[in-house]
Amino acid sequence: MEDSKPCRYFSSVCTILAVLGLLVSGAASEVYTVGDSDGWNSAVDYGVWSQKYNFSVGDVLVFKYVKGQHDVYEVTESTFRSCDTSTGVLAKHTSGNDQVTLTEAKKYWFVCNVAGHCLGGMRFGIVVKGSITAESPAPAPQSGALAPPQINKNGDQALRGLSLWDYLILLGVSIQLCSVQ
Ligand SMILES: [Cu+2]
Repeated sequence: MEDSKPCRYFSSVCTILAVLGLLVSGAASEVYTVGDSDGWNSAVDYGVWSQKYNFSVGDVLVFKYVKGQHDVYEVTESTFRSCDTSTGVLAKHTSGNDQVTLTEAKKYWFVCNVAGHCLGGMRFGIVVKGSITAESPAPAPQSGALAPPQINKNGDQALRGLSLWDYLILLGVSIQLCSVQ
């Protein structure tokens, strides 16, 4: 009748799972196919594409193209601007299904190194933000102006995880289940 021990155990497990879910989903990485369904080719405006998403450390870019028709060079900003890949190449990808993990909070620049493609528009830059847990300190505000709090930028990211309400509901459900037993 009074089987309260397994019940309490069950409750604790639910609580732990809820907390873990909160932590894991908050830090979940996203996979973005560059150009979405169009992939990596000469017909897409990657300047527009790169503005569509907020990229975070741990996210992955996937470049899909016919091997040999294009390639992917990660380059410096000046090489991105000049399209001159004789210098400033940080990494080369040529498989046709290139997965690039964004490991640092910085600006990333990508170009296609097939002749004419970079100047033709196969290039973009993205800003990759630190994850919530590994947030770098915000730079000190210049001048005396009231700078908006930096946290707002990452506010939508926190929502990826369970909200406090989800957490409370889970807790409530676990308690309910126990009392039903
Ligand atoms: Cu190309």
